[in-house]
Amino acid sequence: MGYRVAVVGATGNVGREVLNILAERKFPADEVFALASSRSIGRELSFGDKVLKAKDLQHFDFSTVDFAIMSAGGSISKEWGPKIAAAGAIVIDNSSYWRYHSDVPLVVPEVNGDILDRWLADPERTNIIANPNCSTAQLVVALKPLHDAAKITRVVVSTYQSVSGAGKEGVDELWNQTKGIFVNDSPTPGKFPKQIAFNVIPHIDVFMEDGYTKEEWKVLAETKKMLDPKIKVTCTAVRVPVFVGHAEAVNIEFANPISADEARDILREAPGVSVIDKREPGGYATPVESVGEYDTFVSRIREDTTVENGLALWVVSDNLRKGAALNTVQIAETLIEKGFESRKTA
Ligand code: 11C
Repeated sequence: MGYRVAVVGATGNVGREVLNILAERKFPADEVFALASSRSIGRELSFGDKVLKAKDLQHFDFSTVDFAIMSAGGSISKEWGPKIAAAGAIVIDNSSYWRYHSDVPLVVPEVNGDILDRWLADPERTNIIANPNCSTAQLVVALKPLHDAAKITRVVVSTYQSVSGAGKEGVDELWNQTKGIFVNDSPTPGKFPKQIAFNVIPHIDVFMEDGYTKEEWKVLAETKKMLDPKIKVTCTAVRVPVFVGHAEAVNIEFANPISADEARDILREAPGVSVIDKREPGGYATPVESVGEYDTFVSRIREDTTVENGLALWVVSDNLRKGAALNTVQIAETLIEKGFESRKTA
């Protein structure tokens, strides 16, 4: 007997990708419901070779589903997460709203999927699981096997984040500004505070009191929550004129020695990682090649001799997939592997 899955925010960039991934991976679903706000009711959405019509979130009966995968923004997750969870469905939430709550697990299956055994067995569980920010998800997939091997003490990461991280408006803004520049139109900033076409912007999300941005803070807080609270992390998050795919330049310090060759061998065996690391022109991954892929690509693996035990890496992933939609579906798959049964059979 299969599962019943509701995709909340199904008309957005990430919601549509969740539908694609459920179909591609042949998720064992008997039924998938596409839910959206009242203004999108009836909108047609592809689900494999089928078409789903968006239904109204407000009037949906969540007591009939096993999983609700939410990608409709923080305020919808805040309001609807507890209601859906109380109706007995497991909420897998893509927004940042629940991530930092101590009773909500923040999960990347390759990194800390093992915590879901205890969570499933806990009769007091909140029924809400959080999905990390896209820039953190790909980072921790690359860091975890290296941390296991040589104990990471400090990470310095600079991100190069695509405009799809800012939703459809971000994608449209890059497209329109790029076209406009060829006909001498002055670019009008909208979603982004400065011109994004042919430019880079060292600012994602709001500024915090200490001068870091919220995006940078998320990378710190989420890496500590999922990987190890003792690791020191600092980040500079930058928006770049790329449609899909986030890249990161990462410098890592370890407690124990680890060579570039050892790291390459470890990463080659690591789940969710593809190593593309030829020391020649083009022998590395770029965001364009990551689009539509499941894996996080690690390239440019080399020793950082400015510290005692240091490595430098280049990490690239499809931010709409591993950074969002794919990871939510993998969380549901992990729960099923760990014995979570459909309510129809449980
Ligand atoms: C961006 N990383 O690229 C953001 C998007 O906390 O889930 C995802 C925000 C989040 O703008």
